[in-house]
Amino acid sequence: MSNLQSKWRYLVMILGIQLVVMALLSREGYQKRVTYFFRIFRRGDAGGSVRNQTVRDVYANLSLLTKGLANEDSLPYCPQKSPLINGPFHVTFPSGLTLAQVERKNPLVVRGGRYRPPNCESHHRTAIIIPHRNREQHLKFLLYYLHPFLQRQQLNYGIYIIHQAGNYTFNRAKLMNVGFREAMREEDWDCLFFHDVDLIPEDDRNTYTCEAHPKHAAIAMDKFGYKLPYKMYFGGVSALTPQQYLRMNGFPNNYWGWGGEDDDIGLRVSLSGMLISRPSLTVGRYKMIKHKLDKGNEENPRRFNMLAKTRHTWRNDGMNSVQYEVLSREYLPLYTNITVNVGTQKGLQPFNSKAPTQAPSPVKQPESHVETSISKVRSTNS
Ligand code: UD2
Ligand code: MN
Repeated sequence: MSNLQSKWRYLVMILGIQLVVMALLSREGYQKRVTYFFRIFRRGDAGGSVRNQTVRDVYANLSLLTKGLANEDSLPYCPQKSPLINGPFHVTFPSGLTLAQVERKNPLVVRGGRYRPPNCESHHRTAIIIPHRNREQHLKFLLYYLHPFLQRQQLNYGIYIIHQAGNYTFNRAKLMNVGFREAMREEDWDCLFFHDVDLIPEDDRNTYTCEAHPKHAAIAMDKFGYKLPYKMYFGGVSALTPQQYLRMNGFPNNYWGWGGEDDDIGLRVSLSGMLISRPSLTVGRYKMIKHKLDKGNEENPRRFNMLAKTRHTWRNDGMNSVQYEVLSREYLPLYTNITVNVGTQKGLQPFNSKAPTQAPSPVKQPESHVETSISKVRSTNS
C-alpha cells in the first residue's frame, strides 16, 4: 500500500466523519447543544460588562442601582438601549414567597407601584393594566418578576390592578377599559400593557414599549408549545398607545365569562385599519402559571355569535359606551389597586354592599363614571 493512498484514505475518512457530525448537529434535537457551544464561545467577549448572558437571575445587578444625588430635573436621558438588558432569565414559583419579600427586593418602587430610573430620564412611560379577581397567588409571582423586568428596561412605569368587585361573571375586556381610563386619568402614559395576571415574561429583551401598530407581546407561551396558536391571536399580553386604543374604540364591554373577547380585540385592530406587531418568538416568551377555569368565569356560550357581529358592533361598544363605578382606589407599595363595579349583563346597578367578596372602604364615597364620548377621555388626559 503506497503512502499516498493511505493519506487519501485518511482524508476521506475525516471528511466522512465531519459530514456525519454536521448531519447530527443540524437535527432539531441537537440545536440546543449547538447554541450552548456558541454561548460558551461568546462568554469570553462579554468582558466585565453588565451585559453578561450567563447571569440568569431577573434581579441580577439591580441592587447596584441606587438613587444618585443628582437633581431629578436635570437628569440626562437614558441610553436608547438599556445596559441592564440581559436576555432570558429563570422563572420558578417558590411556594414561600411573600409580598413583603417582593417589596424588599424592589426598594426603588414607590407608592402605587410606580418607578422611574434613578439616574436617567426614561424615554418611555408605560402603564401595566392587570384584570384581577381572586388570583392573589398569581399576582404575587407576577409582581416578583415584572418589577425587576421593567426596571432592567429603564422604563418609567406604573402597575394597576383592576379588581372586579362581587361574584358576578368576570369581564376581562371591560376591566381593561376601566384600567385604560383610570390610568390615563393619573398620568400621561404613552403606552399601556394589557396583561393577564398569570403570564410571566421570560426574556427582558421583550421590551414593554409601544410600536407603530398595536402589539401582541405574548407570542410564545409554554401553554401553546412556545408557538403562536393562530395568526389573529391577540390574547394574554398586548400593548397599545392611547391613540391606538381610542382608534379601535377600546375593548368590548359585553363579553361576560371566558373566551372570545381576545379575538374581538384582534378583529377591532384590523377593522380600524391597523396591523398587529409582534416581538420575535425568541423574545416574546411567557410562562403561564397553571390553573383551572375560575368559578364565575365560565365559558361564554354567546362568544361565536358575538364575534360574527363585531364588524357591526365595535364602533358603538367600547370606550365610548363603558359604564362602571369605582369603589376604591388604594395606593399600595407594589401596585395601585382599583376595585370596580362593572355591573352585569343587564347594565350598571348600584353595587350591593352586602356581596361577600367586595371590600370597599366604608369611609369613601364611591365615584361614579358614566362617560360616553372619546373626546371626553382625551380632554381629561390633556
Ligand atoms: C386565555 C387568554 C386570555 C383571555 C382568556 C379568555 C392566554 C394565555 N390567555 O386565558 O388573555 O383571552 O383566554 O377570556 O391564552 N381573571 C381573574 N380572575 C378570574 C378570572 C380571570 O383574575 O376569576 C383574569 C386573570 O388576569 C387571568 C385572565 O383574567 O389571567 C384570563 O383568564 P384565565 O387565565 O382564566 O383564562 P386563560 O388562561 O384561558
Ligand atoms: Mn390563564
